Amino acid sequence: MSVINTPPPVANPTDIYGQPVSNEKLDNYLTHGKGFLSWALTLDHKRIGIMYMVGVLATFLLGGIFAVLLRTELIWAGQTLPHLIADTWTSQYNQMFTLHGAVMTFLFIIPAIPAILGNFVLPIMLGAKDVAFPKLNLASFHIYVLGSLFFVWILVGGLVNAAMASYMNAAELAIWMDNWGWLFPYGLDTGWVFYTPYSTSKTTAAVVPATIGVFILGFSSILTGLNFIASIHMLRPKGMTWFRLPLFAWALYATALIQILATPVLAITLLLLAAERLLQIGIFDPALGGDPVLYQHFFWFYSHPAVYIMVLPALGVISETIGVMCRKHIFGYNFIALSSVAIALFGFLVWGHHMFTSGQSALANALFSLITFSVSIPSAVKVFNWLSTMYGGSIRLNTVMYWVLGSILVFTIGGLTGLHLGTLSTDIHLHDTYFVVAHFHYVMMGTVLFSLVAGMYYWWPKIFGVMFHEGFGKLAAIVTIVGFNLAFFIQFILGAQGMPRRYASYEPQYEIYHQISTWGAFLMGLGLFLVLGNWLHSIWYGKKAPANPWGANTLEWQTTSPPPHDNFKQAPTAGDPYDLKRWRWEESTEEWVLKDDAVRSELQAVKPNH
Ligand code: HEM
Ligand SMILES: [Cu+2]
Repeated sequence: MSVINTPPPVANPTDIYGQPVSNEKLDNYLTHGKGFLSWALTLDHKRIGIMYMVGVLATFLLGGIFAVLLRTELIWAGQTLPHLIADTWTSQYNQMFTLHGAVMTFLFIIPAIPAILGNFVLPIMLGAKDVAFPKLNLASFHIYVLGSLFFVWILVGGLVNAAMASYMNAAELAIWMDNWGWLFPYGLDTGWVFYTPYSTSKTTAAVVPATIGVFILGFSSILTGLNFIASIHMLRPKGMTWFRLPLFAWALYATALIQILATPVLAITLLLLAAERLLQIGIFDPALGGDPVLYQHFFWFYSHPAVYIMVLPALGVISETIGVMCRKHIFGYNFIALSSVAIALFGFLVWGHHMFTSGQSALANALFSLITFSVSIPSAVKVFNWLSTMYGGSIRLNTVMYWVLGSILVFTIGGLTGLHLGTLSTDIHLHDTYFVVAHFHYVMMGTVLFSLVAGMYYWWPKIFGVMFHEGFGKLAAIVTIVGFNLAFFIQFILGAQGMPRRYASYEPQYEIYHQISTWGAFLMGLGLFLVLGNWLHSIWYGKKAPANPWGANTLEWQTTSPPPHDNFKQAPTAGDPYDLKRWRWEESTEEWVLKDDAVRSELQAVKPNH
């Protein structure tokens, strides 16, 4: 990193005020300290964000490999992939979708935007030097790595078992398992939801390491949320009242409320599950007098709010970037800010919509259905505000905007199809079919992934100090977005026709739909590799980024790109974060500079206050 990102000496560098800066001042957080430990033990929120970037994107690759394997298995009815692990090829399929779901949910999508972009951007947006508790922040990262290693452990366990099974006969294998089986847990096949009683009384012992892993990951999430709440309360600069807080920060704040309030419920539920499995207490297992539906209640009490842990930061990225890319003040700031909080609160009241077919009472079903519809109101408020922001704006169709528009598109489709699932009569038919698979891929995967990528592109110049290739970026966006819709839209039809989820094979009439879906998935994989190529290319060959490449007015654009170790050489003051009129494009230097000389001298007079 440090070698690549040493900024090349610039002939006549200027800062955002158009003032000359010496090259010596261009020291940045990437060059500040070298060597492995300067990263692994750093307290700098920016470096922690980069480490999350590497870790979280690696888990995405892992989950993605499983996704491609799943879609390949489904391209034809009957067996497609060679049978390597597990007793039968169908149970091999069960293990693959379990690891796919668990890795994507707990290791990738939940941390994704807050851990990568939130960590990097939030403190700088607040004009602060770091988050409120930098050591806790580093601890969150190490806890994340530890939790993830449990899943790596299960994965390695599965491969070792497969290898042993192919070398040994049955008797030898049984002896080997007796001696070493505990060290190599394998065969996690419960689905990412770990439903009881299957998870507590049947299947393999891998359930325990998996739940411990998720338990540990939960702490990482809780501590990050805590840190963000404290940072937003305590570190806002002079002039940044609550209603001048950037919308991305509002979204992270609402997310953090859920992280803190809901995640402990998941942690305790999984602890009970592990206890039930190990000690047969009788909480969830009906054979022991327990209640499996209680597990579902506990699980969804966390996991419905958790979908908002995933999606609120994504909506925050859209709200943050869309006005900048349309050169217009964001429309309905207060509504967007408060709808994040409303979604976070309402999100706690609708978990029962995952259990319409579980035998819960008709009254509960009706109430959960009604409240589910009410959550769609604040979601729709956001979409209307984005559209109103675009209306009459001077829209720049650049790479960032391609991803933002892609994200709005898939969020709208995903949200609207949620209404079919929230309607009792239609959900009875659609429950546990590919319609649900399509719905949640649109909302969690499409919306969150596209916004993550949009945010990565938007802040890329700030993070690495380089610009990416626009044409290449747009091509990658088109390939991915088309691939995604090809892969998942067809699944709504497939599900409505009755294809159940979590099946390794199917009736021949579904084959054509599955084939289209698989080809879409391949296309999408290609698009994502193009994105990666685009990013890596920019690190080596990209033009040096100016401080404020988009002409945005939030504070992170008022420091150099990449920022110095302590973020600001000069403390910024905060005004309306979306007052884009303060900036003008300077033709001669090809940079956005502050318009008003008076503003400039006023800013320079302010002394650093932290
Ligand atoms: C307008 C908003 C939304 C509505 C009305 C809605 C409604 C629903 C309903 C009723 C179900 C249950 C379907 C069934 O099991 O038969 C469901 C499933 C699901 N939804 Fe949503 N949803 C919305 C937004 C979201 C968002 C934003 C996310 C994620 C970021 C999400 C993720 C999921 C997931 C993961 C499942 C399936 C879980 C599983 O069974 O494995 N939903 N949704
Ligand atoms: Cu839900």
